[in-house]
Amino acid sequence: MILMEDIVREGHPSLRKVAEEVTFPIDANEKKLCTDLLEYLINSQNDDVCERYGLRPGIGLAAPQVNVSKRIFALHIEEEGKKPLSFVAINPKIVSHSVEKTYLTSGEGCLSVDRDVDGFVPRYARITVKAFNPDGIEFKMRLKGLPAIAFQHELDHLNGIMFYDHIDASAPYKNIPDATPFERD
Ligand code: SB7
Ligand code: NI
Repeated sequence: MILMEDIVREGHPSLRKVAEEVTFPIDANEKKLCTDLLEYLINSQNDDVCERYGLRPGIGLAAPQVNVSKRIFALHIEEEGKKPLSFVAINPKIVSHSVEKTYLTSGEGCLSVDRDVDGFVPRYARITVKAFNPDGIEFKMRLKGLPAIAFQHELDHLNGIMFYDHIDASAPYKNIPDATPFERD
């Protein structure tokens, strides 16, 4: 299983690389990576498992964060009153997006960043995405709210971009034009 010690932190070169496209069929190592990424997220959202293994909760995890420079990430998001969203995305793409933006009012964090970074991170409010699952089947979906924000955070990891790259350093809480704030409960 993936533990915090397996997650690379700020300053590690993997976090700044453009990750490689994956070719299908994926091999056994890649298959295991997919399972492990999603398993980490599920474990990290269980208080007992979290405490037992010293995990930091996360809703997404990208392969470069475990030092594998490939275009793979997992999302596992359970929001009250919404149906859970849980998938592995390989070679993911945003095919279209809204003009409207959004940002988490509480800001973003990252399992690869051991400090709080204040500020609004502008994201598209709605995105239509395409990706392949571990079986090589392409899927397409529309995302908004927290899933849309998290997908963009993870896709950034595959391109060597950190969430704070998007924060205006001189005015971290500056108004973001065309944005509707998103409040996380
Ligand atoms: C806040 C947190 C995340 C995404 C969007 C907003 C995920 C944090 C965990 N990760 O570091 C995943 O890359
Ligand atoms: Ni992150």
